[in-house]
Amino acid sequence: MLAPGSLGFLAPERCGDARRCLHDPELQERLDDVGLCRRPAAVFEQVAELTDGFDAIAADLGGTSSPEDYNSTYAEFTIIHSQPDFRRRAFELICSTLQPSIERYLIDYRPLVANFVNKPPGTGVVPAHQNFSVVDEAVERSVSVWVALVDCTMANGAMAMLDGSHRNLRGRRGMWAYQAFTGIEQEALDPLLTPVEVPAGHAVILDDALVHSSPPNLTQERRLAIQFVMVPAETPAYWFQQVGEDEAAIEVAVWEIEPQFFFDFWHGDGDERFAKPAGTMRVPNPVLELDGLLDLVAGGEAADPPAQRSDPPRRRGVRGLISKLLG
Ligand SMILES: O=C(O)CCC(=O)C(=O)O
Repeated sequence: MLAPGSLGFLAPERCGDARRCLHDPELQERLDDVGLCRRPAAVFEQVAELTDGFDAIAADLGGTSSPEDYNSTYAEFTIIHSQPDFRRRAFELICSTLQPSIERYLIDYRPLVANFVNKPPGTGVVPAHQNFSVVDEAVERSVSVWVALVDCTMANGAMAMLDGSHRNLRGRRGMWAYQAFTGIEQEALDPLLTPVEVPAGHAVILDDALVHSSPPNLTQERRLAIQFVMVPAETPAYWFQQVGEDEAAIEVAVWEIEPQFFFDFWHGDGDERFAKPAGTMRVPNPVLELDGLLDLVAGGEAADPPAQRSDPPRRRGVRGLISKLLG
């Protein structure tokens, strides 16, 4: 098996159980196991308020991102909107509208990033990635509460997940982290992913270390959703800023940050008025191949004979992946 530590991930034996996140034990078990949970009853009634609010901000500020501001092959994330005012207003709108309902599910989590993810028709690829790490993933977990503002299907670009991948791929991830997956053809990965179609107003909660992607929106209507990144209320949130690189590793400056850090954030550098230096580190930056990724995710279990698959609950995510591989 590849050694996760030498590849920049935290060695699994260094990771304890992450602090509990969800009030509901079944949802917690699912999050621990697969990396994502959903509850049919978690319907947010604020869809119109959020959609109208998004349109109102866009109308006030001259539209959503203009094509010269972002590559429209990809989804449009308001967290990197060309106008900091858009980011700030989106954050305030999402926090005031969603946070009270989300508190019913999460145990003492606070918002760090609030992001509208817009896919106009014909655009919106999100290649395989893990979200930025913003906590010490050895002992904690940040989550993205992802809320569909329209019915999200694979046709309009719903997400798909590599089940269980959050468990052995924990670490420090900044702007460079997407590179780990650039050596893997999306077409080779797609059959191994679990599609997550989500009706309007429903939410899923994912561990930010989970590998996921989403295809373009092939319909005639925009696909609008929210990614709301939440962190444990009692501990600092971090940003891992790339400040250099050599053949062996990325040089990283670590910052302890507040949400406003991201309102004036450009290509990996945030607003230092809302950050305190918290050390430096070097993080290896491998480009994985598909076999290597699956080996890491399975933690060397892929060779288990099928007869041994009566699974303790924490292993189901990996087993699900293995059965897809075998099937
Ligand atoms: O909305 C999407 O399609 C992708 C968003 C995403 O990657 C995320 O919320 O982590």
